[in-house]
Amino acid sequence: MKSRAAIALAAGKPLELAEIDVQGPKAGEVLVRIVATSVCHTDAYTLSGADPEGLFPAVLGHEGAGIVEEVGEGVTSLKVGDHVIPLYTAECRQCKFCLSGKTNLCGSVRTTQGKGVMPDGTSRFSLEGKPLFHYMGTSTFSEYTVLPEVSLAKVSKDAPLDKICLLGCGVTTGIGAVFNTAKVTPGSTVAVFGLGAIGLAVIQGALMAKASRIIAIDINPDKFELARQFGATDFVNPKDYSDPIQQVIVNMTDGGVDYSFECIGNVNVMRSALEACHKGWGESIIIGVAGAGQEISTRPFQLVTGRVWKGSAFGGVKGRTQLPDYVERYMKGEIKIDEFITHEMPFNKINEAFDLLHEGKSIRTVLHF
Ligand code: NAD
Ligand code: DAO
Ligand code: ZN
Repeated sequence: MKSRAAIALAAGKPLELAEIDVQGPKAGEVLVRIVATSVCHTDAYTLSGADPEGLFPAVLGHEGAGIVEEVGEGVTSLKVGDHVIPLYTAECRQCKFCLSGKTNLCGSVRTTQGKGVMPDGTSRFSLEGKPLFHYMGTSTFSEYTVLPEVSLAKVSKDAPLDKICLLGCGVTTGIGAVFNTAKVTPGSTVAVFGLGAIGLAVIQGALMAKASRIIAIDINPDKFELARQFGATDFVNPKDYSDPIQQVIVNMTDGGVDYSFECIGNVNVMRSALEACHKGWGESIIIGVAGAGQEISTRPFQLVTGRVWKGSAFGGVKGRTQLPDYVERYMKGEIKIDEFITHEMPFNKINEAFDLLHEGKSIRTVLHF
């Protein structure tokens, strides 16, 4: 079938709008009509060329929501008409990762997903007869996309798809990192570095976890008002200080915070976030994705003296099992999503959504097909 899509033809170039060909689902696969998708910094990162896994030409996009149009042979957990959120972190419930009880990472489709193809090693997308790569197993920048069954969370039909698409990445990642990765306890102090959707979702999670103090840090002061609305109590612009930012936070908090979160993808800030933690118990969670080949460093004494460095992918959330409940909690008013949506546009304005993100003017732009 034909599908409206935005194609990443080459690194650093704007996306190209085109009508692509989408093949129907093979065994174990599902064809989904994406109703709404948003743009996350990770899409911009891959488009920039900084992503070591970035492949071109590709159909990017990983934060979307849609409706099942067709199921391939052997698909049992989904049927036509079901509402779904694509998962870049699959959940097969059978591999050693899924069975470990220790991680939300899943090994089932990891190898082929990283190569930009479906589990049988081929693509379902083409333009003028030439194959296009899939992206993160989701490719939500196409109105019709094909995913493995294990990469789809079935959710309530009552929930608005143009809001819950944000649960496909940003909102879930931030809240999940607070509860699953850091396990923030009531009364804790928390520092959040970077106030995009991820950082704001961490702030929302920290408030839900009853943190006593939530320090919001960004070099763009325009982000502070929204951070306040999500529950931040203190606001720090590193540009206002001559001291290293970790020293500023340590001075503000009688020796450092209980938890810090890096939500930018900057390896220098990752170090600052660790060193802003309290000796003996402070934990720093890396959420941001750094450029290809970059490395983190600190003095080992930081860890010897009890600080802990961790990372979090999709907030440690098992998508098929846990996302339906995130949707229910949104519907009950327990999780905020609408407040992240600063802009809405028709899909064909997708390059404007990237510009707004780069300029620091948007949190999330929802694109409607
Ligand atoms: P974003 O671009 O909307 O937000 C980043 C924020 O960081 C901006 O407000 C920017 O002003 C701020 N910033 C930049 N440099 C800074 C500095 N030196 N000090 C303080 N603030 C600074 O991005 P986003 O969509 O919120 O994504 C954030 C990061 O999280 C990206 O690296 C993205 O790839 C990553 N990510 C990770 C996961 C995961 O599962 N681990 C999931 C989604 C996104
Ligand atoms: O299983 O080896 C693996 C990788 C799984 C993908 C996890 C990606 C998390 C970070 C990227 C953020 C994307 C929005
Ligand atoms: Zn698995």
